[in-house]
Amino acid sequence: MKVVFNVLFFFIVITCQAQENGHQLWLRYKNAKPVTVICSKNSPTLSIAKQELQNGWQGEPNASITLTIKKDKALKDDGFRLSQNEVIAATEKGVLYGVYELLRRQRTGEAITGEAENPSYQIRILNHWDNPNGSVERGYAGHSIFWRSGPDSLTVTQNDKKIWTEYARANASIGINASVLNNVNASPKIITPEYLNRVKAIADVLRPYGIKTYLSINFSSPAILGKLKTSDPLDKAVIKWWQDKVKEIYSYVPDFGGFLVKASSEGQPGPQDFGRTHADGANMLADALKPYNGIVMWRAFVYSPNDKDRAKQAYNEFMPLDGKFKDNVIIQVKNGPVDFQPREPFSPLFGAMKQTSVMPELQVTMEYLGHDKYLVFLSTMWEEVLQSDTYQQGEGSTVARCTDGSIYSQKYTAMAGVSNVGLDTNWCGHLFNQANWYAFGRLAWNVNLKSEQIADEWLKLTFYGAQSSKSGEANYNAGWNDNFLKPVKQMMLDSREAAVNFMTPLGLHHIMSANGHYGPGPWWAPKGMRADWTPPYYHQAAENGIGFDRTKTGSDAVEQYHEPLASQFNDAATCPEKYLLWFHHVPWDYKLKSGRTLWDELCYKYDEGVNQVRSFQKVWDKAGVYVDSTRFLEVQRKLRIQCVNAGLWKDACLLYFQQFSKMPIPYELERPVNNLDVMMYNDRGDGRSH
Ligand code: BDP
Repeated sequence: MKVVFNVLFFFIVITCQAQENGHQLWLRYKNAKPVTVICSKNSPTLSIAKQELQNGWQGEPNASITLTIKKDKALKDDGFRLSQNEVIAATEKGVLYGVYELLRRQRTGEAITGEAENPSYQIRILNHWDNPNGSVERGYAGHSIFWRSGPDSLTVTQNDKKIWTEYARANASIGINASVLNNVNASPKIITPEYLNRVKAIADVLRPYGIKTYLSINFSSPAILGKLKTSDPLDKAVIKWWQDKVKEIYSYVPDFGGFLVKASSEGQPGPQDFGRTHADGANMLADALKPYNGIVMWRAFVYSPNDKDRAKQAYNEFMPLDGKFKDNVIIQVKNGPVDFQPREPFSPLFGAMKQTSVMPELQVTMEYLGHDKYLVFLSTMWEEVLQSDTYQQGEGSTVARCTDGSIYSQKYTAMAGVSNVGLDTNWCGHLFNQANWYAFGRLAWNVNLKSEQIADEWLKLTFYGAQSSKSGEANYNAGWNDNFLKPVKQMMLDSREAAVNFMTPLGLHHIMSANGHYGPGPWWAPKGMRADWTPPYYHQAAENGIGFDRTKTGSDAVEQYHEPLASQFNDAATCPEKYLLWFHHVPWDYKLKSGRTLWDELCYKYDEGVNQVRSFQKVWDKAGVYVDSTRFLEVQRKLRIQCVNAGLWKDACLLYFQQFSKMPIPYELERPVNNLDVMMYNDRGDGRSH
């Protein structure tokens, strides 16, 4: 009898919670109240706005709400203004954003104020690194939502449209208004007619949600597709080829946004193949797009194996071109000078290019931060970068203000995020990776939002109406404050620092194993491999110390920063310790502010990182029971994996570096539980073999 009861109970629990698979993201409309929506105009976008209100209204039952489109001096672009019963915007898209904001506030319990809310950046764009065969470069959430392989790969199905609609809706709900549909390592075929047919189908679904479609292009397309002798951007036939191609693309997608270009970078073709500059290449494409109001997002992610310091190269290549780009070109700059590491100082290009439009590129997918395995809330990392002061126009010239049009009058302002979305049921692999998609959209809309606020919103929305596996109660009012919201929010806010601690503390960077970019690999340097792709190039561990000397007597990367930063970074005594080994090669017994030696401090940091993740387990076990068991268990499992991996990072890095420091791990700290030779032997490069 007892067994039967248990089985029955289990069955009921499973069936009740079957829908709790994370697919709804932060858009959990439950128990909507009736509402009348008044709007004198009709359009696909406005119908969506109306429908959303009807599906999700949590205000007074039977209230009336008016959607008003009118000019208002305080409203910029797609900005809006809310009241209890009216959404005012100058554009239809603005109305849609206002509706989502109103519904969000109803669910989070935030006050509805009448202030104008305007976007920080005009273009808030996701970059999908999706390949035409459906694989996703650095994707950890299943196959591409846009592309697939197989004989019917280009047939547009109802299922395709459903997922694209859900994707578009999720983006619109957080203000994202643009998508690049394919990988920056672009296949030329993306702009052939058969693929353009599918691009058109996707664009048609995204459009009513206010999302413009962009494509990454391969710079050699004229030669590869057009069979021209060259792809030289100054060649007349090449120029004509691109003009015709652009015209053709606009015949499929009349409001096409433009091109994203990775050129002369990591083996991709580019203008430098023909002795031309980035400006020559970008401007040629910009001219072709200009008649249609299209733009070029030209990436500054460039480096070559011959350079003594990879961190300097983008600046060196792009600064001489400042002022040479057409006004519909934006230079897309990764947040740090190397590559989306857990922590980097900001790229010195921000604020330095004064006559060129520049946009930040952030990575939402967690290439270097644990893929779909770790819980890392990236908002704090982005906030740190965006609020960094470049001093380029005096104090307060933050990266945000240098790129959002506050300081430089850019014709276009934009922020890009490398997407973490795939076909996985929960979209992002790890439930908490949804928070990073959410945070990217919110920050692109309002660059001054605090991570605390973003985490608060996301948690309240994501667990809205979730049924506590403890009490069976459903949470509609973000109650459980002290039991759930508070500790889990704190865990999110601490999670990035924890990851830095157990992976790359004190300014270490790029010490992951091989191309998998997951597990530790400070030793990883196969024979014949480009030095700048191997960790020893970056950590420079030796008997005399550790760290990359980027001071004036080293590579002089500090010189690329504006004063007072150049001097501050140059001196180990004034360099923020979080960047110490980024800028300095420091002796093992160097004394830090804590009074500890560098070696001891490293040991403490790695140990602290591991302990932080262990403490996240406790937080989640205790708080997680206030949410449904499906999502609770999934996150619990991933935290266990993260703990194991954090331990490996600590053991691998400490035991490896200890060979050089020859100092003991402070005796009060937990000892390593993995042997270095075994870890190295087991390291097959994907980091998962440990
Ligand atoms: C690196 C990735 C690589 C990308 C490249 C890029 O490892 O897969 O193609 O960035 O941004 O981080 O172009």
